[in-house]
Amino acid sequence: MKTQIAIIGGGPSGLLLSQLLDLNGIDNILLEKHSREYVLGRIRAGVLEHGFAALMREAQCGERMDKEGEIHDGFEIAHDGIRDRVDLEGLTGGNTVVVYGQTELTRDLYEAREKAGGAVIHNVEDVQLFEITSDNPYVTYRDGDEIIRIDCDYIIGADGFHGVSRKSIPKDKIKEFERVYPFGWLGVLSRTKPVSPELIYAKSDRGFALCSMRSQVLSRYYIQVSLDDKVEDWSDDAFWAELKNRLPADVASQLITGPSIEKSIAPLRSFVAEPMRYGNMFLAGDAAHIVPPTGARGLNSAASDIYYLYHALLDHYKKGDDTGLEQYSQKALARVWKGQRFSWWMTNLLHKFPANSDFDNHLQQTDLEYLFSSESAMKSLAENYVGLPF
Ligand code: RFL
Ligand code: PHB
Repeated sequence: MKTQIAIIGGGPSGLLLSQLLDLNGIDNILLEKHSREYVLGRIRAGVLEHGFAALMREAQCGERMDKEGEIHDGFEIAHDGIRDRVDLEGLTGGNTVVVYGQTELTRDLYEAREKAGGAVIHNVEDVQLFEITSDNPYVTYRDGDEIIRIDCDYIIGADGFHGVSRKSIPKDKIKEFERVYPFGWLGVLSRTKPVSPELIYAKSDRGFALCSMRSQVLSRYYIQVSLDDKVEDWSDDAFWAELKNRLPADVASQLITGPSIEKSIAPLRSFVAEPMRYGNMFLAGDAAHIVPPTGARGLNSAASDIYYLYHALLDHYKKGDDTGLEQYSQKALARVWKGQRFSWWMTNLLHKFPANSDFDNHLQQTDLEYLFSSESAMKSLAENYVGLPF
């Protein structure tokens, strides 16, 4: 097979780029390791910044998001028995976020690709990348006993943190930066009314908790857990009891509980790989960087990569201008690192760190007090949360 762009990975990054390129007549083939059902079964992000929402509309995939997604103009931080509100709209001069699940967004993108007759190939095994630094790169995958080869102009590595693309770069050509946190998030999805109309991030002596949602009938809750904990250790009852213990009394008393329809543990990690280009292969999204979910930046950082890459490829094919491709890594990383800083900061602000000294804990408490005493500090939080400009 031959195409202009071979995209590896059918998560939000790969699908969005595939759809945007196709709308502009740029031929692409997308290879996904798993089935569509498997990809849609992963419960992940819930908060989209406005830049991402605009990109979904540009991809002609914004209709359901605009109808069913909820605009949130603020969120709360609960600490020391009180609830402080972050007025996103007021602090940023009118910016908000959209609460719309990654599952729904991915479903919309899959449907759009299907409608357009896009080449999305599922259940591919053993994807390999060849001749990446030449003008004739190609990828292969296995379909049963058969090896299929796809020749292309460029390869896009949008295959997530565990994908093959980043690993295909020689060790001496890539630098990795990493911080692993000493805890994870246990998440529960339940068909219950959310406890509050806005998200509540809660810092407590027992550890962090988050009350989020997918809709007015679907709630998503998280609690900080030890890295040794297993999902099987947490019955639904134990989860709800611990969540209540970490929320202010007035919130806990309002919490509607129910059976979990999904329950999983995600370890928390900060990670960046530099550069995001090797020869004619470009990395995008989780393949190149991971953040702890506290600042809701992960999917949004992926979206800005796609924005830069999409415009760079348009300039290449429509105008013969390669400036965007040449500057992609540098431009994408500048924004990625700001998302890293913010996610690291918000994680430090709100979690319980088992090895912290009294001094560390005092500083953490002071950081929180300063935040709610300073309009400038609040503005900084708000402008990062709604998303810095692309
Ligand atoms: P994905 O979604 O991991 O998709 C990569 C795809 O590549 C496939 N793949 C391969 N395909 C072919 N060949 C191979 N060798 C392959 N290896 C892998 C995989 O099957 C997969 O389908 O990466 P992508 O597209 O870059 O998207 C990134 C986002 O998924 C991620 O950043 C967010 O989910 C992070 N995140 C959040 N981000 C936000 O912006 N806001 C949030 O509120 C938010 N909450 C979260 C989150 C992530 C979480 N977890 C579980 C890590 C909450 C959680 C709990
Ligand atoms: C979610 O709803 O899954 C979610 C929301 C906000 C975050 C992280 C996850 O910061």
